Amino acid sequence: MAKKGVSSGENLPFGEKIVLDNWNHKNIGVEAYQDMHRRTLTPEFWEEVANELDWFRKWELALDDSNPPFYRWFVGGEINASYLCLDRHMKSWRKNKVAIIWEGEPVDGNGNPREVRKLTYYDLYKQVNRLATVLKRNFGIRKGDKVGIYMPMVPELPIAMLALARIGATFTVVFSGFSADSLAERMNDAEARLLITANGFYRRGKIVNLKEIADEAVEKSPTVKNMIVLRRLPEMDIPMQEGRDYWWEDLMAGAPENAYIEPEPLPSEFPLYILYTSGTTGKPKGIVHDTGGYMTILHATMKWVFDIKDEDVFWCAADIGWVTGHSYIVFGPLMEGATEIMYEGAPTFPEPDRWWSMIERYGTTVFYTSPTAIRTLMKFGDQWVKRHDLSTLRILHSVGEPINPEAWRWYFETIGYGRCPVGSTWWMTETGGIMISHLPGYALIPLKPGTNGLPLPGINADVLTEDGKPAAAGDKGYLVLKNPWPGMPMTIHRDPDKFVETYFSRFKGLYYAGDYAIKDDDGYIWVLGRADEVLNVAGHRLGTYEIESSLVGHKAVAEAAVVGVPDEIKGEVPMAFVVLRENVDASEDLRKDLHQWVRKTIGPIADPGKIFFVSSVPKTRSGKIMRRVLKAVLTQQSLGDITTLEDQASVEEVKEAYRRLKSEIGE
Ligand code: 6R9
Repeated sequence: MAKKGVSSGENLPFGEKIVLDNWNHKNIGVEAYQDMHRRTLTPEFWEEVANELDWFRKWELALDDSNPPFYRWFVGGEINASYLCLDRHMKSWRKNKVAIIWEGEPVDGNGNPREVRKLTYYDLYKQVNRLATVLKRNFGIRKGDKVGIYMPMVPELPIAMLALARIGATFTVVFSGFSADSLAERMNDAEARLLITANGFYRRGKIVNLKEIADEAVEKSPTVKNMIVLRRLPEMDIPMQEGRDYWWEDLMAGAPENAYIEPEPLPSEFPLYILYTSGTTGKPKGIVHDTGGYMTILHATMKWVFDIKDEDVFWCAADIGWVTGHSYIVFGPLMEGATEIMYEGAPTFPEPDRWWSMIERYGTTVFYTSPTAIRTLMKFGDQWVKRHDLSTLRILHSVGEPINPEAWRWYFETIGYGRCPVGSTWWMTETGGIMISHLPGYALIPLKPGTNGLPLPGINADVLTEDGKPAAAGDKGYLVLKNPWPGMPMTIHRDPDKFVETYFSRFKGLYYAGDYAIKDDDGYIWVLGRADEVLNVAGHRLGTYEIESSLVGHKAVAEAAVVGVPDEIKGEVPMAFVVLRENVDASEDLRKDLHQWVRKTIGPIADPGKIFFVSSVPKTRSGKIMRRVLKAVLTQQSLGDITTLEDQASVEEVKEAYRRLKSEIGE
């Protein structure tokens, strides 16, 4: 059974080393790697990587660091992400290579998929050009415009992203599990002119009516003038607002088969997309990524981490709504000309072996998923795995949260038959691409169950103490990136001050990740979890404050405090303490209503595991909620040593709050 989420760093297998003897050519010791690594921490090193991309115009300056922390990579260079993913392949034999093998969720009576689509690079190229034509001609979308995308996992989602990148419109993709309010908030912040969506999709055997949610959001998003709606479900009728909403299929029928739109030569630092992510405040932050630097980190990591080859069948089983999908479903693999798998639905539908059957069906070679998914599937037992031949797999990685050693071992032994490199790639929405990892395509270092591995070439990661000194090996500290890197965030959309404050002020001039980590004797980094008030629920980032704001927005609620507690499957789940307004009585109906409310205002992923009604929440004298006390109560831990309390509450007060709360919620 999975142990509860790694958080303290105790009992981690720092000393355990697994050397794979089937990987001889690249199997090197840690020291040899460190030696090579030391020589890569320069902009010149990154220039060599960027040189492997096709530029319309070469850069004049590799790194403009004249206005830190607003770094600019490959200044003067001109590039286009859609060109890199498509046009480049039109000139080679890859033109008719399968780019995407897509499966819809529904199955027939024998458990076989009802819908499989295989799209070649040429198919994608034609669709992207037609859609770009529609965007330009029918909607007047131009370079610099902002467009929202709210779509399920269908090939038209990457097609939309590539069409927008082609004309230099900056897109913002919103995860299809987010609510109307969350969608509207993002559309408003991004000032999107247009929203591309679908009528619905399948998830866990049910139909989700996406257009209904999009309609509600657009009512509250005055900048959005039009919607393009993909008819993902041919049978499903939905109201279309005349003059505002258009069917994708009708528009595409109006564009010629051989439509061609010149890929816009964009400055390297042109914003490719904005992706919203949770922080410590109620409002999600719009992380802005450039084009040239971002494509460079993806090219590097596709080679080093995934060792991508033409023969590979690559599968990143994430959702494109998150950064993992942006980087390793859309831009990374397509730029490399890979064949990849894309799946619409849930990993356990109709049975817990859906993924294993897909790995067998398509001969998947490189697989990338989250610890939550691994733990969920592990729980169903090995019999589901044993039904399938997974011998084509050669590299496995995970992402999104720490992987506990037990889940790592299961992934390594049961899925990888004990012969595939298995890594846990550390990175963030902000970093654009993988930063700390095993890198079997570059050099294979010994594996250790649960570690993230070593910083990639060109990446200067370290673990610091509270006062900014390098932490001793084995000591918990804060993860930082000490040098700028291609793919780094440009800013927070419309909030540059917040950008500086959030990432570059905790340790002056260094990028602060907000994660706790330990560096072991070999220099391997083990990220333990967030050091700030950000939760990681099933690999998704959620701010405690975001959920609190949602709850306080309900008419019955006076105050709310949310903390994360360790969970066997999801890593962490939010728990909410709610103080009701005067004259409101606590009831089961109200509790249900509050759960519904959070689902509606943020999305199902934010729904608290439990909501406790309390008469007050413990606070410091300066009015800050003492989440530590709440957490101690829920995890049944004593308050322990609270002498280092940095807030102004007295020790006695904290203890009293702890006792009172414990008796009140009776846990
Ligand atoms: C790519 C992605 C970022 C946060 C990050 C950290 C956690 C991601 C991890 C990991 C331990 C790993 N995280 N990968 N923790 N080991 N391999 O997940 O981006 O959604 O922005 O989350 O996720 O806490 O700070 P994002």
